[in-house]
This record gives sequence, C-alpha cells and structure tokens, in this order.
Amino acid sequence: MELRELPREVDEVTITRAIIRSAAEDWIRIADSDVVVVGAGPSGLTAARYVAEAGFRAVVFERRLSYGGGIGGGGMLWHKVVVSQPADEILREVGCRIEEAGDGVYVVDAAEMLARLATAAIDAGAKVIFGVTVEDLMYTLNPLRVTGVVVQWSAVNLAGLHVDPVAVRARAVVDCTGHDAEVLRVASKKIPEVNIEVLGERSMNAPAGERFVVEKTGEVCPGLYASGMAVCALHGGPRMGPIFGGMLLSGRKVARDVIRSLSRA
Ligand code: 48F
Repeated sequence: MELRELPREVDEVTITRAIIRSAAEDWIRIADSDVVVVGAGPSGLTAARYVAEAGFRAVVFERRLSYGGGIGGGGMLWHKVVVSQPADEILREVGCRIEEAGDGVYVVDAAEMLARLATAAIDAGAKVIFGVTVEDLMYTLNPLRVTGVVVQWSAVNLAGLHVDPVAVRARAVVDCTGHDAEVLRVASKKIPEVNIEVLGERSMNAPAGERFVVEKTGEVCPGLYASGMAVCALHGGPRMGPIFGGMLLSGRKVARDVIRSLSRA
C-alpha cells in the first residue's frame, strides 16, 4: 500500500480536545434552547423537525444511544410498521419509501422510517443528544410555568451514582417519552400547582387510540406539552400497537402548537 493512502497521524490529545471543545460549545448553546423535546421516538423526531424547520432552536434529549424509540422493534420484531392516511404525507416529506397495503394503509420498513425521521430532524437543524436522561423539570410559580429540564447522563443513573444534574432552559418542553410519560409524571408528582394526573394508558384499541392521541395532543400547562404515547398515558387513552400514523400526526400537531405559542410571545 502506498504511504499517501494512509490516514494522517493524529495525536491522541488532539482527538480529546476536539471532542470536548465541540461538545462544550454545543452544550453552551443548548443550555438556553427554544424547545426541548424529550425522547427520540417517532413523535419526538417529528416534533423536532417541524419546530426546527420553523427556525426555533430545538434539542432532543434521548436516554438511549439510538434513535427511534419503539420503531425499531417493528411489529413483534417483524421489521415493518404500518401508518394510515394522512400520516403517509409525513413519511413522504422525509423521503421514506412506503408500500400501499390497501384501504389507506401503508407499510414501511422500521429501519428506514427511523433513519429518515432522524435525518430529517437533523437536516432541519435540531440537535439530538444521546445518553442523556431528563429526570426533572425547572419551573416558576409566578407565573406558573415550566421553564426547562434537569438532565443527567443516563450512565450515571444506570451506575446508581449520586451526581447532581444540570439544567437546560427552554421556552417549551415536549414530553415524547412514550408509554411511561416520564416528564408528565414528574410534573404531576413534583409540581402539584400544575394539577396534572397521569391516568395511565388503556388496553389496545388501534382505531380509537390513533384518533385519541392526535385529538388530545397539545399544551398541558404553560411551557409543557405532550405528544405521542405520553398523551395516551396522561389522559387514559388506548394503546394502538405497531401502527405509527398517530405518533407522526401527534408530533406534527404539537410542533404547530409550540410554533404558534412561541411566535406569539
Ligand atoms: O416509546 P417511543 O417510541 O415514544 P412515542 O414517540 O412512540 C410510541 C411508539 O414507539 C409505540 C406505539 C405506537 O403506536 O405504541 O410504542 O410516543 O419513544 C420514546 C423515547 O423516549 C426515550 C426512550 O428511550 C425512547 O427512545 N425516553 C424515555 N424517557 C426518557 C427518554 C427520559 N426521561 N429522558 C430522555 N429520553
């Protein structure tokens, strides 16, 4: 092999400094964001894309080291998920190949869907940070408002270490954490003034669940919004299994609500 085909030698400390400098610069910007989306599942990635496209500084905190939330598991590990009209519009916008299955139903490869939703969110300008858990909220009482999130490395939580977290300010926080509605549960338990009760999702009823999740998506209290399965958990709506149109439409709806509210302010 000719020498010029080998990569240039890079000193280890150069690598370390490049990573830390760039990450720190990102975090300094992220610390004062327009929108924090919690969870990089279908609703979170969709919401982040639309708010970023509208010009708002959006960050997605994802506890795991991967995108997609429940998308990757398909339907009981078969590598496909289903969406129904009009959610196919959203998949077309991000360039996803979809297969018509009749009656307004479309089938899509789970791996392709999560990759395209993620790429589109990033291309729109959203920043996605893996390995960070949102464990609490920031708030004010006068006026009553959620003003940001409290974050910790997921690895610290997994290790059970006592390490104080740091805070990120946001004009809007969107709970896209799925079935557990983790952020809404924090609000319900630790900020009684917001008067939120998380009822827990109900058993499967796909058509009702798909409608319910979109209808009930929106602001929960000033500064705090719910999207995706967190909406069903909050309001006691049914689960719907591996049909994902409601998640995408919910992400789009919450983004529109956030954009309207932030544009007024
Ligand atoms: O679960 P998830 O995909 O939520 P979703 O967008 O979509 C639900 C569907 O996947 C499916 C369904 C469709 O009909 O029923 O289940 O509502 O994605 C939630 C993401 O949030 C992350 C979690 O790892 C997952 O990737 N997450 C959960 N809690 C936290 C979190 C947290 N406290 N901090 C950061 N990320």
